[in-house]
Amino acid sequence: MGLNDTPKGERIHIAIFGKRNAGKSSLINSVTGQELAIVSDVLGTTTDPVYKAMELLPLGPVMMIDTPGLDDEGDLGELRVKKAMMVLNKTDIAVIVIDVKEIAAVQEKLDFQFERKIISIIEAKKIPYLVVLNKTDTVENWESKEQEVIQVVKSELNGANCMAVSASANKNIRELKELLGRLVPEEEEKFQIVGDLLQPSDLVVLVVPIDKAAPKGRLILPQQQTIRDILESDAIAVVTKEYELRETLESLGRKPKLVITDSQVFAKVSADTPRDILLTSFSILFARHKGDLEEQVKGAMAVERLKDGDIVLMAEGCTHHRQCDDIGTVKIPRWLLQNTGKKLSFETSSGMDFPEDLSKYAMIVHCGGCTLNRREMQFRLKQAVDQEIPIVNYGVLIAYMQGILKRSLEPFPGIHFLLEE
Ligand SMILES: Nc1nc2c(ncn2[C@@H]2O[C@H](COP(=O)(O)OP(=O)(O)OP(=O)(O)O)[C@@H](O)[C@H]2O)c(=O)[nH]1
Ligand code: SF4
Ligand SMILES: [Mg+2]
Repeated sequence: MGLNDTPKGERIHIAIFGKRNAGKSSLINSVTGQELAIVSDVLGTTTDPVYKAMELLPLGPVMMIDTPGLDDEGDLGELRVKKAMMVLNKTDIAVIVIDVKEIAAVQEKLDFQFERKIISIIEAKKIPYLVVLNKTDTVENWESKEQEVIQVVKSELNGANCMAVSASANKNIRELKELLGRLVPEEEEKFQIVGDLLQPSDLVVLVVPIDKAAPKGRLILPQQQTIRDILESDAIAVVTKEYELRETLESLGRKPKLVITDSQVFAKVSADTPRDILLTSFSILFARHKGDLEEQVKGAMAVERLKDGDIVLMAEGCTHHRQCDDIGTVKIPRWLLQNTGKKLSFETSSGMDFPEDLSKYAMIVHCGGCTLNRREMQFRLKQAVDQEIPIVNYGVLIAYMQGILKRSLEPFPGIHFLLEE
């Protein structure tokens, strides 16, 4: 991934749903202007969700997701439908595609059971969505029928936002993109990484270890994103390694507003940062940015309740651990065993394999989820909270086990109180 790329977790995820052959893959190709997805008139051509990162004007960087048909049948078909439904957990905007031929031909017995079902889930999840009638080129005199058909669909589907296009003839595709731009949830804008804690010209010191786990020639994404957020707030970012931190602080000439450190060197950085300077970590900032910091602080405290025989789930957002090395597989399990003195066992999940049923776990320790978007992370948190299983991320747990969580929550008074004696 290049420095200029928007991280996957920060892109707006637009997912396309609909029955087989509705033209979902064709619509993705038409919107992106590229032949990305395989299109054919065989029912069930797309068998797995397909992700494509792209710039979509006027929206900016997005992730387009093609999905298998919602009316697929048989054991395999059901599995594919399930995979399509799972995509909803990370969808920021949903598009439901309907083949307009079906409507124009049989106006008296419209069957929208699949569309209704997914729309009810989409509405429950409060995901903005749009119904797209596709293949208008196949209907004779479409223009004269367009308004009437759209009204029929709207009334059948509870007043849904609806428009008509032709993916093959590229008709109304620009209008579709504009409408998608207007559906971007405002909420996405609100969650800054650190900018909301800063005033213009505040100094922020970032502590970034350059050890063998650090990627060659660049900074990792959370570090890049934090620097970007600081600069956007008109504050000043100073980046240093843990060994130069003391010298850096002494040479600044004024007190920084905040020191942000990598969790792995938390203890040293805490010792080297004077007590009157606020200190936190990238993981804690991202726990707040992506989800629910409060829930994760409660999750960390569950360490005290672990007992012999408990199983801890180590959950990773991706399978290649680009920036996590062996933290989740080796280091945290070892620290947890040492810290609690209990006989614990560990299971691992990675990528999209986050288990639905979490009941056998005493605790879930999740990675920072740099490849997961906010919705997916929130979904996982909610799943854990609903099943009453404590959940915490790597960095929050490390800070807790090292006795510095309380200090690192001082920048967030609303959450700090949780750790008050
Ligand atoms: N005439 C016309 N044909 C279209 C249009 N969009 C798609 N098609 C055709 O409809 C068929 C199905 O298109 P796909 O894009 O593969 O449909 P899909 O929804 O992805 O189908 P599955 O992957 O099987 O679920 C193909 O033969 C396309 O060429 C359109 O706007 N007009
Ligand atoms: S394991 Fe998690 S934090 Fe690590 S690289 Fe993968 S998604 Fe990012
Ligand atoms: Mg397809």
